[in-house]
Amino acid sequence: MHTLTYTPEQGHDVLLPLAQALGSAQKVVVFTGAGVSAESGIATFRNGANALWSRNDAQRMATPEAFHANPARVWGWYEYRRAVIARAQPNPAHLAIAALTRHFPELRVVTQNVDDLHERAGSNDVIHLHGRLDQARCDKCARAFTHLSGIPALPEEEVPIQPPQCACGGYVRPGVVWFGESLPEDDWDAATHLAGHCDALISVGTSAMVFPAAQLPRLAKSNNATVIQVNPAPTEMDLHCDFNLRGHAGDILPALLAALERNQSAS
Ligand code: BJW
Ligand code: ZN
Repeated sequence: MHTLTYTPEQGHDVLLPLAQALGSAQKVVVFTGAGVSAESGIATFRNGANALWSRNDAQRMATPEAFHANPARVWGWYEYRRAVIARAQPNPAHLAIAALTRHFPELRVVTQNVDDLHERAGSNDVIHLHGRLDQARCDKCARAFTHLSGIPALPEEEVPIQPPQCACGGYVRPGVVWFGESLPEDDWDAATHLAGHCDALISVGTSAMVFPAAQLPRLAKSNNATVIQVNPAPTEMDLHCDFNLRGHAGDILPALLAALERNQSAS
Protein backbone atom coordinates (compact mmCIF):
# COMPACT_ATOMS: atom_id res chain seq x y z
CA MET A 1 0.00 0.00 0.00
CA HIS A 2 1.31 3.38 -1.06
CA THR A 3 0.19 6.31 1.12
CA LEU A 4 0.64 9.87 -0.07
CA THR A 5 -0.49 13.01 1.71
CA TYR A 6 -1.44 15.38 -1.09
CA THR A 7 -1.59 19.18 -1.00
CA PRO A 8 -2.05 21.35 -4.12
CA GLU A 9 1.40 22.95 -3.60
CA GLN A 10 2.98 19.61 -4.53
CA GLY A 11 1.63 19.80 -8.09
CA HIS A 12 0.13 16.93 -10.00
CA ASP A 13 3.48 15.34 -10.90
CA VAL A 14 3.47 13.42 -7.62
CA LEU A 15 0.43 11.55 -8.97
CA LEU A 16 2.19 10.40 -12.15
CA PRO A 17 2.96 6.90 -10.72
CA LEU A 18 -0.75 6.50 -10.06
CA ALA A 19 -1.63 7.81 -13.54
CA GLN A 20 0.79 5.25 -14.99
CA ALA A 21 -0.72 2.44 -12.89
CA LEU A 22 -4.15 3.44 -14.19
CA GLY A 23 -2.95 3.87 -17.76
CA SER A 24 -4.12 0.50 -19.07
CA ALA A 25 -7.35 0.34 -17.07
CA GLN A 26 -10.55 0.15 -19.07
CA LYS A 27 -13.29 -0.63 -16.59
CA VAL A 28 -13.17 1.94 -13.82
CA VAL A 29 -15.59 2.40 -10.93
CA VAL A 30 -15.67 5.63 -8.93
CA PHE A 31 -17.31 4.85 -5.58
CA THR A 32 -18.28 7.97 -3.65
CA GLY A 33 -19.54 9.01 -0.25
CA ALA A 34 -20.50 12.17 1.56
CA GLY A 35 -16.91 13.53 1.51
CA VAL A 36 -17.10 14.16 -2.25
CA SER A 37 -19.87 16.71 -1.62
CA ALA A 38 -18.29 18.24 1.51
CA GLU A 39 -16.58 20.98 -0.51
CA SER A 40 -19.98 21.88 -1.97
CA GLY A 41 -21.10 22.73 1.57
CA ILE A 42 -23.07 19.53 2.21
CA ALA A 43 -22.44 18.07 5.65
CA THR A 44 -20.99 14.55 5.99
CA PHE A 45 -22.57 12.11 8.44
CA ARG A 46 -19.84 11.17 10.91
CA ASN A 47 -16.78 12.62 12.61
CA GLY A 48 -16.70 16.36 12.57
CA ALA A 49 -18.22 19.30 14.39
CA ASN A 50 -20.50 20.01 11.45
CA ALA A 51 -21.34 16.35 10.70
CA LEU A 52 -25.06 15.59 10.50
CA TRP A 53 -24.89 12.97 13.21
CA SER A 54 -22.88 15.08 15.58
CA ARG A 55 -26.08 17.14 15.62
CA ASN A 56 -28.70 14.42 15.16
CA ASP A 57 -28.80 10.88 16.44
CA ALA A 58 -29.10 8.60 13.40
CA GLN A 59 -31.63 6.42 15.13
CA ARG A 60 -33.80 9.50 15.62
CA MET A 61 -33.90 10.30 11.89
CA ALA A 62 -32.57 7.63 9.52
CA THR A 63 -34.78 4.64 10.28
CA PRO A 64 -38.32 3.65 9.23
CA GLU A 65 -39.21 3.44 12.93
CA ALA A 66 -38.26 7.11 13.42
CA PHE A 67 -40.46 8.15 10.49
CA HIS A 68 -43.43 6.15 11.72
CA ALA A 69 -43.04 7.52 15.25
CA ASN A 70 -42.87 11.15 14.12
CA PRO A 71 -43.32 11.71 10.35
CA ALA A 72 -43.25 15.53 10.61
CA ARG A 73 -39.95 15.65 12.51
CA VAL A 74 -38.22 13.35 10.01
CA TRP A 75 -39.83 14.91 6.88
CA GLY A 76 -38.90 18.42 8.10
CA TRP A 77 -35.26 17.44 8.55
CA TYR A 78 -35.09 15.89 5.06
CA GLU A 79 -36.83 18.91 3.52
CA TYR A 80 -34.15 21.10 5.11
CA ARG A 81 -31.43 18.89 3.59
CA ARG A 82 -33.18 18.84 0.18
CA ALA A 83 -33.22 22.64 0.19
CA VAL A 84 -29.50 22.80 1.12
CA ILE A 85 -28.66 20.43 -1.76
CA ALA A 86 -30.77 22.40 -4.24
CA ARG A 87 -28.70 25.50 -3.40
CA ALA A 88 -25.33 23.70 -3.64
CA GLN A 89 -23.16 23.45 -6.75
CA PRO A 90 -20.94 20.60 -7.94
CA ASN A 91 -17.34 21.12 -6.82
CA PRO A 92 -14.05 20.41 -8.67
CA ALA A 93 -14.15 16.76 -7.53
CA HIS A 94 -17.57 16.12 -9.13
CA LEU A 95 -16.42 17.91 -12.30
CA ALA A 96 -13.13 15.98 -12.49
CA ILE A 97 -14.95 12.65 -12.00
CA ALA A 98 -17.27 13.51 -14.90
CA ALA A 99 -14.24 14.49 -17.02
CA LEU A 100 -12.45 11.18 -16.25
CA THR A 101 -14.71 9.49 -18.84
CA ARG A 102 -12.46 11.13 -21.48
CA HIS A 103 -9.80 8.65 -20.35
CA PHE A 104 -12.06 5.79 -19.29
CA PRO A 105 -15.14 5.59 -21.53
CA GLU A 106 -16.46 2.65 -19.49
CA LEU A 107 -16.22 4.52 -16.17
CA ARG A 108 -19.28 4.28 -13.91
CA VAL A 109 -20.05 6.25 -10.79
CA VAL A 110 -21.57 4.34 -7.87
CA THR A 111 -22.54 6.71 -5.08
CA GLN A 112 -23.92 6.38 -1.58
CA ASN A 113 -24.98 10.02 -1.76
CA VAL A 114 -28.58 11.13 -1.89
CA ASP A 115 -27.72 14.39 -3.70
CA ASP A 116 -27.64 14.89 -7.49
CA LEU A 117 -24.30 16.71 -7.74
CA HIS A 118 -22.63 14.00 -9.87
CA GLU A 119 -25.43 14.33 -12.42
CA ARG A 120 -25.25 18.12 -12.35
CA ALA A 121 -21.49 17.86 -12.96
CA GLY A 122 -22.14 15.78 -16.10
CA SER A 123 -21.83 12.14 -14.96
CA ASN A 124 -24.35 9.83 -16.63
CA ASP A 125 -26.04 6.67 -15.38
CA VAL A 126 -24.99 7.26 -11.78
CA ILE A 127 -25.98 4.40 -9.47
CA HIS A 128 -27.47 5.71 -6.20
CA LEU A 129 -27.20 2.90 -3.65
CA HIS A 130 -28.96 4.86 -0.89
CA GLY A 131 -31.59 6.54 -3.05
CA ARG A 132 -32.13 10.22 -3.83
CA LEU A 133 -33.60 13.00 -1.75
CA ASP A 134 -35.53 14.37 -4.73
CA GLN A 135 -37.31 11.07 -5.39
CA ALA A 136 -39.86 10.84 -2.60
CA ARG A 137 -42.59 8.22 -2.62
CA CYS A 138 -45.64 7.12 -0.67
CA ASP A 139 -44.68 5.14 2.43
CA LYS A 140 -47.75 2.93 2.00
CA CYS A 141 -48.22 2.24 -1.74
CA ALA A 142 -44.78 3.43 -3.06
CA ARG A 143 -46.35 5.77 -5.62
CA ALA A 144 -43.78 8.35 -6.76
CA PHE A 145 -44.27 11.88 -5.41
CA THR A 146 -43.26 14.87 -7.54
CA HIS A 147 -41.88 17.82 -5.63
CA LEU A 148 -42.76 21.29 -6.90
CA SER A 149 -40.13 22.35 -9.43
CA GLY A 150 -37.59 25.02 -8.60
CA ILE A 151 -35.47 25.61 -5.53
CA PRO A 152 -37.45 24.88 -2.35
CA ALA A 153 -37.61 27.44 0.47
CA LEU A 154 -34.97 26.77 3.13
CA PRO A 155 -36.73 25.70 6.33
CA GLU A 156 -35.04 25.66 9.73
CA GLU A 157 -33.09 22.43 10.31
CA GLU A 158 -35.17 21.16 13.23
CA VAL A 159 -38.65 22.47 12.39
CA PRO A 160 -41.22 19.70 11.86
CA ILE A 161 -43.08 19.78 8.53
CA GLN A 162 -46.14 17.63 7.94
CA PRO A 163 -45.41 15.31 4.98
CA PRO A 164 -47.80 15.42 2.02
CA GLN A 165 -50.39 12.65 1.87
CA CYS A 166 -50.85 10.30 -1.06
CA ALA A 167 -54.28 9.58 -2.61
CA CYS A 168 -54.18 6.24 -0.74
CA GLY A 169 -53.93 8.04 2.61
CA GLY A 170 -50.29 7.12 3.25
CA TYR A 171 -47.63 9.69 4.06
CA VAL A 172 -44.98 10.64 1.52
CA ARG A 173 -41.49 9.67 2.70
CA PRO A 174 -38.00 10.64 1.51
CA GLY A 175 -36.66 8.46 -1.32
CA VAL A 176 -33.63 7.31 0.65
CA VAL A 177 -32.49 3.99 2.12
CA TRP A 178 -32.65 3.98 5.91
CA PHE A 179 -30.89 1.62 8.33
CA GLY A 180 -32.46 -1.82 8.26
CA GLU A 181 -33.86 -1.32 4.73
CA SER A 182 -32.66 -3.16 1.64
CA LEU A 183 -30.78 -1.34 -1.09
CA PRO A 184 -32.61 -1.05 -4.46
CA GLU A 185 -32.06 -4.53 -5.87
CA ASP A 186 -31.24 -3.64 -9.49
CA ASP A 187 -28.79 -0.94 -8.40
CA TRP A 188 -27.07 -3.25 -5.93
CA ASP A 189 -26.80 -6.03 -8.53
CA ALA A 190 -25.34 -3.59 -11.08
CA ALA A 191 -22.88 -2.19 -8.52
CA THR A 192 -21.59 -5.60 -7.42
CA HIS A 193 -21.18 -6.63 -11.07
CA LEU A 194 -19.21 -3.45 -11.84
CA ALA A 195 -17.00 -3.74 -8.74
CA GLY A 196 -16.42 -7.45 -9.32
CA HIS A 197 -15.31 -6.93 -12.95
CA CYS A 198 -13.45 -3.61 -12.88
CA ASP A 199 -9.74 -2.94 -13.48
CA ALA A 200 -9.67 -0.08 -10.98
CA LEU A 201 -11.91 1.30 -8.26
CA ILE A 202 -11.46 4.82 -6.89
CA SER A 203 -13.12 5.26 -3.49
CA VAL A 204 -13.70 8.95 -2.74
CA GLY A 205 -14.86 10.54 0.51
CA THR A 206 -16.42 7.63 2.32
CA SER A 207 -15.75 6.22 5.77
CA ALA A 208 -16.47 2.81 4.15
CA MET A 209 -18.24 1.55 7.25
CA VAL A 210 -21.86 1.30 6.13
CA PHE A 211 -22.71 -2.11 4.70
CA PRO A 212 -23.43 -3.58 2.25
CA ALA A 213 -22.08 -0.60 0.19
CA ALA A 214 -18.67 -0.84 1.90
CA GLN A 215 -18.23 -4.31 0.44
CA LEU A 216 -17.67 -2.84 -3.03
CA PRO A 217 -14.01 -1.72 -2.68
CA ARG A 218 -13.26 -4.97 -0.86
CA LEU A 219 -14.92 -6.94 -3.69
CA ALA A 220 -12.88 -5.06 -6.31
CA LYS A 221 -9.68 -5.77 -4.38
CA SER A 222 -10.45 -9.48 -4.09
CA ASN A 223 -10.81 -9.52 -7.89
CA ASN A 224 -7.34 -7.98 -8.32
CA ALA A 225 -8.47 -4.50 -9.30
CA THR A 226 -6.28 -1.55 -8.40
CA VAL A 227 -8.01 0.16 -5.46
CA ILE A 228 -7.37 3.84 -4.79
CA GLN A 229 -8.72 5.78 -1.84
CA VAL A 230 -9.11 9.57 -1.64
CA ASN A 231 -9.80 10.83 1.89
CA PRO A 232 -8.14 13.31 4.26
CA ALA A 233 -8.65 10.96 7.23
CA PRO A 234 -7.80 7.30 7.91
CA THR A 235 -10.59 4.78 7.24
CA GLU A 236 -11.19 1.07 7.50
CA MET A 237 -10.20 0.85 3.82
CA ASP A 238 -6.62 1.94 4.45
CA LEU A 239 -5.35 -1.62 4.71
CA HIS A 240 -7.17 -2.79 1.61
CA CYS A 241 -6.11 -0.21 -0.97
CA ASP A 242 -3.13 0.01 -3.30
CA PHE A 243 -2.93 3.81 -3.31
CA ASN A 244 -4.06 5.78 -0.29
CA LEU A 245 -4.29 9.46 -1.19
CA ARG A 246 -4.79 11.60 1.89
CA GLY A 247 -6.27 14.97 1.02
CA HIS A 248 -9.35 16.73 -0.21
CA ALA A 249 -11.28 15.30 -3.14
CA GLY A 250 -11.55 18.79 -4.69
CA ASP A 251 -7.73 18.95 -4.86
CA ILE A 252 -6.88 15.34 -5.69
CA LEU A 253 -9.38 14.47 -8.44
CA PRO A 254 -8.46 17.47 -10.65
CA ALA A 255 -4.76 16.70 -10.03
CA LEU A 256 -5.31 13.06 -11.00
CA LEU A 257 -7.06 14.20 -14.18
CA ALA A 258 -4.11 16.50 -14.99
CA ALA A 259 -1.61 13.68 -14.30
CA LEU A 260 -3.53 11.34 -16.63
CA GLU A 261 -3.51 14.01 -19.34
CA ARG A 262 0.21 14.56 -18.86
CA ASN A 263 0.87 10.81 -18.94
CA GLN A 264 -1.16 10.46 -22.14
CA SER A 265 0.62 13.28 -23.96
CA ALA A 266 4.02 11.83 -22.92
CA SER A 267 3.23 8.37 -24.34
C1 BJW B 1 -13.63 13.91 2.63
C2 BJW B 1 -13.67 15.28 2.54
C3 BJW B 1 -13.16 15.84 1.39
C4 BJW B 1 -14.55 14.75 4.41
N1 BJW B 1 -12.67 15.06 0.42
N2 BJW B 1 -13.12 13.15 1.66
C5 BJW B 1 -22.75 -5.51 9.53
C6 BJW B 1 -22.42 -5.21 10.84
C7 BJW B 1 -23.19 -4.30 11.58
C8 BJW B 1 -24.30 -3.68 11.01
C9 BJW B 1 -24.59 -3.99 9.71
C10 BJW B 1 -23.84 -4.89 9.00
N3 BJW B 1 -24.38 -5.00 7.75
C11 BJW B 1 -25.44 -4.17 7.67
C12 BJW B 1 -25.58 -3.55 8.86
C13 BJW B 1 -26.60 -2.56 9.20
C14 BJW B 1 -26.35 -1.22 8.55
C15 BJW B 1 -24.89 -0.80 8.70
O1 BJW B 1 -24.07 -0.90 7.83
N4 BJW B 1 -24.54 -0.23 9.84
C16 BJW B 1 -23.16 0.25 10.05
C17 BJW B 1 -23.21 1.61 10.70
C18 BJW B 1 -22.38 -0.79 10.79
N5 BJW B 1 -26.73 -1.27 7.14
C19 BJW B 1 -28.00 -1.21 6.76
O2 BJW B 1 -28.92 -1.15 7.54
C20 BJW B 1 -28.25 -1.21 5.26
N6 BJW B 1 -29.25 -2.15 4.91
C21 BJW B 1 -29.05 -3.45 5.05
O3 BJW B 1 -28.01 -3.91 5.45
O4 BJW B 1 -30.14 -4.21 4.64
C22 BJW B 1 -30.14 -5.57 5.00
C23 BJW B 1 -30.76 -5.65 6.39
C24 BJW B 1 -32.11 -5.62 6.47
C25 BJW B 1 -32.68 -5.73 7.75
C26 BJW B 1 -31.89 -5.79 8.87
C27 BJW B 1 -30.50 -5.74 8.75
C28 BJW B 1 -29.93 -5.69 7.49
C29 BJW B 1 -28.79 0.13 4.79
C30 BJW B 1 -27.81 1.22 4.98
C31 BJW B 1 -28.45 2.56 4.61
C32 BJW B 1 -27.54 3.73 4.94
N7 BJW B 1 -28.27 4.93 4.85
C33 BJW B 1 -27.58 6.18 5.12
C34 BJW B 1 -28.65 7.28 5.31
C35 BJW B 1 -29.28 7.67 3.98
C36 BJW B 1 -30.37 8.66 4.19
C37 BJW B 1 -29.85 10.01 4.60
O5 BJW B 1 -29.12 10.65 3.81
O6 BJW B 1 -30.17 10.44 5.71
O7 BJW B 1 -26.69 6.48 4.06
S1 BJW B 1 -26.52 6.08 6.54
C38 BJW B 1 -25.31 7.20 5.90
O8 BJW B 1 -24.05 6.51 5.82
C39 BJW B 1 -25.75 7.50 4.46
C40 BJW B 1 -24.45 7.36 3.71
O9 BJW B 1 -24.68 7.10 2.34
C41 BJW B 1 -23.75 6.26 4.45
C42 BJW B 1 -22.26 6.22 4.23
O10 BJW B 1 -21.67 7.36 4.79
P1 BJW B 1 -20.42 8.04 4.06
O11 BJW B 1 -20.83 8.53 2.73
O12 BJW B 1 -19.26 7.14 4.11
O13 BJW B 1 -20.22 9.35 4.98
P2 BJW B 1 -19.36 9.51 6.34
O14 BJW B 1 -19.80 10.76 6.97
O15 BJW B 1 -19.36 8.28 7.15
O16 BJW B 1 -17.86 9.68 5.81
C43 BJW B 1 -17.45 10.81 5.06
C44 BJW B 1 -15.99 10.65 4.74
O17 BJW B 1 -15.60 11.74 3.90
C45 BJW B 1 -15.07 10.66 5.97
O18 BJW B 1 -14.20 9.54 5.90
C46 BJW B 1 -14.29 11.96 5.82
O19 BJW B 1 -12.95 11.86 6.30
C47 BJW B 1 -14.32 12.17 4.33
N8 BJW B 1 -14.19 13.55 3.89
N9 BJW B 1 -14.25 15.75 3.73
C48 BJW B 1 -12.67 13.71 0.63
N10 BJW B 1 -13.15 17.20 1.24
ZN1 ZN C 1 -49.97 5.84 -1.51
